[in-house]
Amino acid sequence: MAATGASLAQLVMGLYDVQAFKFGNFVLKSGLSSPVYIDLRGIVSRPRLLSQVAEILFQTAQNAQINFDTVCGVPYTALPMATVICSTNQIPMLIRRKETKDYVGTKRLVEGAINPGETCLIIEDVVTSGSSILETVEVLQKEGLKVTDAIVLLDREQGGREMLATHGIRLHSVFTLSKMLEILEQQEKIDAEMVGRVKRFIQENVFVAANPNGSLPSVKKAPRELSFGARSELPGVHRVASKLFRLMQKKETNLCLSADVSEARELLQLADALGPSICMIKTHVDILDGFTLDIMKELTALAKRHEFLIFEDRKFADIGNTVKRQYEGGIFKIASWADLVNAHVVPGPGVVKGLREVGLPLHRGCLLIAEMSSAGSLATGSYTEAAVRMAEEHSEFVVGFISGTRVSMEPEFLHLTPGVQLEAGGDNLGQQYSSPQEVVGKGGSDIIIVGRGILTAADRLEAAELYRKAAWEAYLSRLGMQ
Ligand code: 5BU
Repeated sequence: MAATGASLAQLVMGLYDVQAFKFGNFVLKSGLSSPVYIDLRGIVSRPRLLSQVAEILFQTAQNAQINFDTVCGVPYTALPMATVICSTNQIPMLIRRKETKDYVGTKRLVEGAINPGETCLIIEDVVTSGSSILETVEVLQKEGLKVTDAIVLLDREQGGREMLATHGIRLHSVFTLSKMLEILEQQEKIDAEMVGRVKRFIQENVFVAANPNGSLPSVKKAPRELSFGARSELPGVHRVASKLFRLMQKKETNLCLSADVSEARELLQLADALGPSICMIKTHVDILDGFTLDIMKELTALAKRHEFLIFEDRKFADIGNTVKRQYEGGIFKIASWADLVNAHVVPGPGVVKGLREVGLPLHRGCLLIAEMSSAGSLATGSYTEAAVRMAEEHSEFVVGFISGTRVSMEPEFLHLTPGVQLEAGGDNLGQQYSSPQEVVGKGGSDIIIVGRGILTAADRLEAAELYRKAAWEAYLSRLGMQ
């Protein structure tokens, strides 16, 4: 136990009194409507409360008998907590920088004396999915530090503990959301009906652990996991995503063929033969010999006949004004035939705004590259998070992500994953493969993108069917239907 019942109740009441917990109806950043709102930022103005919080966090670490050399708070709310712990107990502290702009130059990602091989204890105020803790852990690990444990004041019980466990981090909480509700109900601050509402909300919004390595513990399945059919009808869903969800459900396929062939005729033959097995065809139009707009017209006709979408894997990555012209013009006129394109987020939101000017009037959609399948990809951690935020801010045009596993819990967003084969492995140029079960079943992605797994098979149709079935079964198992 981290604290006696009495002192824990005192602390919870102290936090309640400064409105760290609010009950009612709140619209979260994600658009979800929540009956509870938790915000501990205000405690910096309450030194006594801040000291109490720091003391109980430190006690929790001591009770768990964790060995550590340094302490690092997850920015920003937990920073003052970590500072008080370190100052009171004479422990060296590390600060993780969060600003993305400034550390491009010589600025360090972690401030303080870093001794590789030492163990750093993480301090956090509230854990939901565990992704903020994980991001800090990754930064510390890159500096050669070990991280084994994290202490959190409040565990919202939404899958964070399990997610961190899959990454080898033990989470110790001072109290859980259930405990907090119990104390506040006992103290007559909330009634049984509110307790029920909050509990239901939490249960319905459990995060599924995204675990690309496919090892480790089973995690509670998110009960709100929706079928593709249900997602096609969500109020905020983009028109292209809705069409895709619908045809996936109807054709029972979440397979995208990466049609990386250089002959235009072969592209059309593939699209015709494999059309019934796929929900989407992905092109690299710039590797085609003999490209003409007539070929793309024929491809569009096949897409209509067999009901699949066309995704040009163009990876736009320039300033808005340039990508706009690359999307609309040139010899390829991509916007005239591709339902979907993708973009890197490295230029900032201008890339989406530029593409949107062309794509929106044509009812096209865009996928943002949040992660890449290649070894050593730099699209990780805060870069991936920035991609998610950019998508959320431009959801009128952005329909989802290219990523290894699910990066957003918003059911309107699609997740497409390349680097998929039935056998693990890779090629000699950095490609890395995961299986359909790892990507869709465990990782929570929606669509597998398969190129050479199908293209190099003796019987491409047979191979496509194998991939279709594997990915569809992984999807059904995620829904709990198998
Ligand atoms: P493969 O033959 O299944 O390895 O082909 C994968 C395709 O997906 C290929 O066209 C790549 O350009 C594309 N791809 C990828 O492999 N990894 C990524 O992160 C992205 C695209 Br984005």
